[in-house]
Amino acid sequence: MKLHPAFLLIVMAFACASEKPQPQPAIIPQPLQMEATPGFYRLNEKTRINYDTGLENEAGLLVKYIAFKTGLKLEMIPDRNQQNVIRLELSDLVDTPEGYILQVEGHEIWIKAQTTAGIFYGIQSLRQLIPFQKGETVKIPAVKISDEPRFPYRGMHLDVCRHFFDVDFIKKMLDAMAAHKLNRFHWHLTEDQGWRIEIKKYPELTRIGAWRNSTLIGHASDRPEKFDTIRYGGYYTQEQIKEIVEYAAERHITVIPEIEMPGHAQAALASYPWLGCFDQKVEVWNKWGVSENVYCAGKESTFDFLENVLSEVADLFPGEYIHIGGDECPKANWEKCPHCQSRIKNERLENEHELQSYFIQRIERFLNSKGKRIIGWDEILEGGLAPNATVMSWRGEEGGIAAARQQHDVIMTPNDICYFDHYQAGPEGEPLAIGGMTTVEDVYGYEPVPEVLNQSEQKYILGTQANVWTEYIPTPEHAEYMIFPRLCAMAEVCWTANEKKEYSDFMKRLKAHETILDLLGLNQ
Ligand code: TNX
Repeated sequence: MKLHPAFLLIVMAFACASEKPQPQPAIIPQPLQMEATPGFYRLNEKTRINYDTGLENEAGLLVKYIAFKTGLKLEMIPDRNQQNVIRLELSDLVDTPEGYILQVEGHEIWIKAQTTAGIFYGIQSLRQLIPFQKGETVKIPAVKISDEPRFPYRGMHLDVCRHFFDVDFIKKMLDAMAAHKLNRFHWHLTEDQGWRIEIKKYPELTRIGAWRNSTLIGHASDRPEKFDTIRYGGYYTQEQIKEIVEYAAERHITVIPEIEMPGHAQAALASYPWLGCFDQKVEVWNKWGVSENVYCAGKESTFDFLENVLSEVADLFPGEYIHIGGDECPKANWEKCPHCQSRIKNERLENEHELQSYFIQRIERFLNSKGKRIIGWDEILEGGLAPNATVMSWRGEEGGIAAARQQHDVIMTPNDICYFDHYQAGPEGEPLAIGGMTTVEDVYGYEPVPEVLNQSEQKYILGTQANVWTEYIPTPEHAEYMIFPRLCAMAEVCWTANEKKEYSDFMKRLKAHETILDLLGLNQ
């Protein structure tokens, strides 16, 4: 029998298709194990989301994600005996707290995890597999994924003080973080240039401290200095804070508030001059840099104030951590202040560095008594580390290394890599930035665990985060431009196992991923 050549071609094409390895779906961050298999799941209006008790929130979000991408409005059903479903199942089969297994098969899709967080991350991967396509049937390529994060702490920081960002923007960033499996939002809420959180006991903090009368124009190094005359500011009410904390929790993100002390406090001093060493009258600062107007470390009233503030903060944020800053605190006033000097004498401290350490340790004791732990920038190592403090290493990795050797938890955020206020290209053709140059490739190549640490020290490195300082980032669009796609690279540093990381492969996936960023409305 003679076969028609066209028929032969078809047979050959089929044979090739079944032998040829399936193209790997582009997921960011890259999962631990992924195997593309032949075939598709056909999503249609009859597909149901079937979920275990306790997964209503995750199922609800999945319904929204699918509706957004495909226009299909799927029903959620708790009953297990259903066909044509996406099943969300809590299962001991997965033995890591944030891990998950996701399987897309011809007749169903299922996600299994030990925790609601694991299910959520499975959903985020699935979400990236679903094409952006309106229609009655949407094909999802079959795949088996088994995944878990490398680090438990995967973060992004945002400074809302130098420039203020409203609730909608914060929610947008939380959504973008969740899509990249990041789980810690470090919210920098107080600064020299603005106090941004309502504190009921101290209304002047937001009546006065949240507003400045002018702002530096251009770069801080430009001479002569120039200023605008625009009143600028804003703050979050406690109701808004609760709304954000809840929104974040639904997306498995813990919010870590930062209340800066003893430095970066000029807005607080502008509100209540008795917080400073000499009761000096100051304005909310209109420059960038490090102000000398810091909290007085001698007067008891400073500690009463901070304890009252932190009590309200502790009640608003259910997470275990409160960040207390601790960075860049000039000691010039303390050297001249009679209160600070008698504190040094009475507490038998060596010098102003030990006074700073006294300050932080005292605040730590207070917060520990409230069931909270502190994080501080690496300056908190100077003069002696508070006993239970976690160190955020920013002036390189040295602080983090020293802290890990003292058996303290560490979050690595060395400024040459993790600071997204640096240029990402150019600088020609780029908007004004603080300086430096940190490309996507630099971020991608970051290894947060220093080789100089031995294995038992290495386990103190909890993870890393991007820091978004906003002196030179006045608008949401500009912030997004600085954050993306560098945050995608950071997500892969945080999540993906080292052996699965490859820059050229990441860049290929990033091309496809750009559509997702566009869909999220992010300016890259
Ligand atoms: C240093 S990082 C600071 C911030 C600035 C930032 C600018 C840190 C603990 N302090 O106050 O905004 O550099 O890159």
